[in-house]
Amino acid sequence: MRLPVEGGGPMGGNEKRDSVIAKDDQGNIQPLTGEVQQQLAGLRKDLTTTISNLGREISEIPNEALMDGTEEEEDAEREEGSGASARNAFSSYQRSMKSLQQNIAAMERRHYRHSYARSVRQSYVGNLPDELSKGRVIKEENVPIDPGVSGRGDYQLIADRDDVIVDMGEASTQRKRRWNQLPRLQRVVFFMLAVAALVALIYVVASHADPSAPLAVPQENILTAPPPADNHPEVIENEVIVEEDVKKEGADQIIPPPGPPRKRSERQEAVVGAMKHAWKGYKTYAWGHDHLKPLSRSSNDWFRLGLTLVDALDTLWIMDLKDEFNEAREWVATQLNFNINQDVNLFESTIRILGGLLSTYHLTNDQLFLDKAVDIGDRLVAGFNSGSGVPFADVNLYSRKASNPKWGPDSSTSEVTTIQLEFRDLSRVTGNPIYEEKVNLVSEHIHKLPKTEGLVPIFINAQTGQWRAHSTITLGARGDTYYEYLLKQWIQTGRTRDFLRDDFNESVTGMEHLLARRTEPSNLLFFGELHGSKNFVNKMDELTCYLPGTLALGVHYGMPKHHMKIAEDLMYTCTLTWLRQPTNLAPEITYYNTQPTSTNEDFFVKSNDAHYLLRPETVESLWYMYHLTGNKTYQDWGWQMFQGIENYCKVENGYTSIGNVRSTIDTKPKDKMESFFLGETLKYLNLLFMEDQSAFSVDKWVFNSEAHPLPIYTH
Ligand code: DMJ
Repeated sequence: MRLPVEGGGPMGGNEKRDSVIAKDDQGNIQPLTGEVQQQLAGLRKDLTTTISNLGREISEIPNEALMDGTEEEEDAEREEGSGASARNAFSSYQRSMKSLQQNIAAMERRHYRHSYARSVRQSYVGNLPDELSKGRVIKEENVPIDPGVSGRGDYQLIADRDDVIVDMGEASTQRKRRWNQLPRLQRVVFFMLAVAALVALIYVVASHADPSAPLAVPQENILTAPPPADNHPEVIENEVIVEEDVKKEGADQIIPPPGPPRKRSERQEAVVGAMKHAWKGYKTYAWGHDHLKPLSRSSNDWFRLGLTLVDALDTLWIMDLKDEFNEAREWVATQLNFNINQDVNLFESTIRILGGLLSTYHLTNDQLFLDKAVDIGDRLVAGFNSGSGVPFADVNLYSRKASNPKWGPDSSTSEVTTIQLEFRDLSRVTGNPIYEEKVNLVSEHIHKLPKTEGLVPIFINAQTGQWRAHSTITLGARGDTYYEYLLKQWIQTGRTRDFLRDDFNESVTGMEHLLARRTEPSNLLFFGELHGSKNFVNKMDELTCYLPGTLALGVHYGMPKHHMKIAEDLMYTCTLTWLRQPTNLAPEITYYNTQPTSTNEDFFVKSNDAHYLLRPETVESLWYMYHLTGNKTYQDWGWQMFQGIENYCKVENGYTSIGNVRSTIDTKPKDKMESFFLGETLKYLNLLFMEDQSAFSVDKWVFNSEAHPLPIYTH
C-alpha cells in the first residue's frame, strides 16, 4: 500500500515518496549496502520508532485536547489523561532524540582515532540539506509511518526498512561502487548526520508545515440533501433590518443601559429562581472562590479571582437581583485583587473576567468595574509579548510574564482569536489604543495565514505565528469561537472591516463543503471534524451548537440567506442531542451515524463523553433563533432543556455538572458548578423567555463568547 504524501512538498500529494540517502562527493546517489547497512539497522529502527511515535503522538494531541473551558476539570483531565498524554508524548520524543544522539556520539567516538573523522563531519554540518537527495522508493509496504510525518521542500522522508528497494536508475552500479569506495567511517558518519538532520526536519515540519494541502474528503455538498421534516420551526425570512442610527452614526460611546426589566414571564421567573438558588449555594460555600462544589459544600480555585462572582455580575444586574448584585459589587470593590502570583489562561480570563467587568460597566456606568477592567487588562496584555504577536496561552498576573500552556508548545486557535471584542472595547472606553492594537495585529496575522477553504487548524505557535501541522480542524473545542469572533468583530466595528466578514463567509462555505454531513435515518445535519487536518470523523461537540445562533446573527446582518437554513437544521440536531436523552440534557460529544444500520439511531454517545457540564451553547443559539425569528418553538425547546437542568443538575446547594446524561437514575454528579452556568446558561435562558426582546437587541449589543454584552461601535 502506498502512503499518500501530505504537507506541501513541491511534488504534491499524489507523487511517489522519496527516500533520503546520501550522495557521494560527485553528487551521485549511492545505496547503502553490506556492513554499513547492518551497523545502521539498529539506528534506523530507532529512527523509525521515533518517527512513528512522533506522528502518532502529534496526531493524538488534538483529539485529546477537548476539554474546552472546563477549568479545574480541564486541569484534572490534562493531568490524568490527555494533558499527561501530550506531555508524555513530548518527553518520549525528547528521550528518543537523546538516545539517537547518544548512539551517534558513540559511533563517532568508536571511530575517532581515524584522523579524517572530524573533517568529514565538519564538512557536512550546517549544509545537510545539500547532502540529501532523492531516490525513488518503489516498494513501501509496511512502512510504519502513521500519520503526521511528512517532508517539506525537496526532501521527503521515509523510514525505510530493509525491504525497501531504492531505484537508482541507470547510474545505480556506478554510484554503488563510488559509495563503497568511501571510507567506512565517512559513510557511517554521513548517514548519521543525515538521520539527525531528518529528525530535526520532521520536528520542524510537523510544527510548521503548510496546512493548505488538499484534503481527501468527498466533494459533494451535503446541504443539498432534504431537511428534516418534523418538528421543524417555521423560518421567518430575514431581511437586513439593522437600525440605521446604529449602522451610520451608531455610537462610538457607551450605549445607555436598558431600563429596568419589565414584568417577568412565568418561565423567566423560574430561571431567575434558578439563578438565586445557584447564587445562594455559591455565597454560602464558595464565596470569593472560583467555583462552587455544591455536593461537598466547598469550593474550587482555578485562577483565584472569584470567577463565578465576576462572571455572574451582569446576569444578576440583567435579572434585577439587586441585593445579590450589590453584595457582589462590594466584593469586587474590596476583595478582587489581580496582583497575585498566579498563572491564568489569557482567553478564559479575558472572556470571563475582562468581558464580565466591561459588560457590567456598560450596563451600570459604575467606574469601579472599568477600573478593575483596566487593572486586569494591563496585566493580560503581556500575553502578546511573543515572537509573532500571537499571544501565549498563559500569563502570570504578578510578573506579567507569558508562557505556553504546561501541556504543550502551542496556543489554541480559538483562544488567540477570541479576545478581540474585549480588548478592543477596553481601548474604546479608556481611549488607550494599546489593547486594540495588539488584538488587531493577531486578527490581521491570522487573516493572512493559509487556510483550508476558510477553516483553520486548532493549534498555532505563538513564537512563529504558524499553524501546527496536521492539527484537527473542528467547529468544536479549540476551533469554535474563531468563526464566532470573525462575525462579531465585524459587527462590533460597525461593519467596516470587510476582511472579517469575508473570512467568515468563506469559512461557512468551507464548513458546508468539508464538514457538513447528514445522518441516517433521519437526515439530520451535523458538522464533523477533520483529524490530522484530513480524516473526517463523524463527531460533534456540544460546543459546536453555538453555530446556529452565530449563523442566524450573520443572516440578520446580511450574510447569505441560505445560512439560515443551515442554522435551522443544525439547531434542530443540537436540540435532539438534548431531548433524545432521558435526562433532556446533552452529552459533551455526540457521534453521528451516516450509514444505514440495524440500530436505526441517528447518533450515539460514548460513556466517556456522556457528561453535561452545565454548558450554554445550545440555549445560546435558541435565544438568537427566537430573538431573530420570533418563533416560539425555540422557547419551548429551551424550556424542556431547562427542565432537564432542574431535574438532574439541581441539588440542595446549587447546581452540579453530571457525568452521565444517558440515565435518569445514575447521573453521576460531578460536584462542580461552572462559572459559565451563571454567566451564560442562565442568562441566555432568561433572555430566551423574555417577552420584550428589545432590551438586548443584537442591533445594539454584541455578546462576547461568555455572554457578556458589549456595545456596537461605528468603526
Ligand atoms: C464558555 O467559557 C465560553 O462559552 C467559551 O467560549 C466556550 N466554553 C464555555 C462554555 O461552554
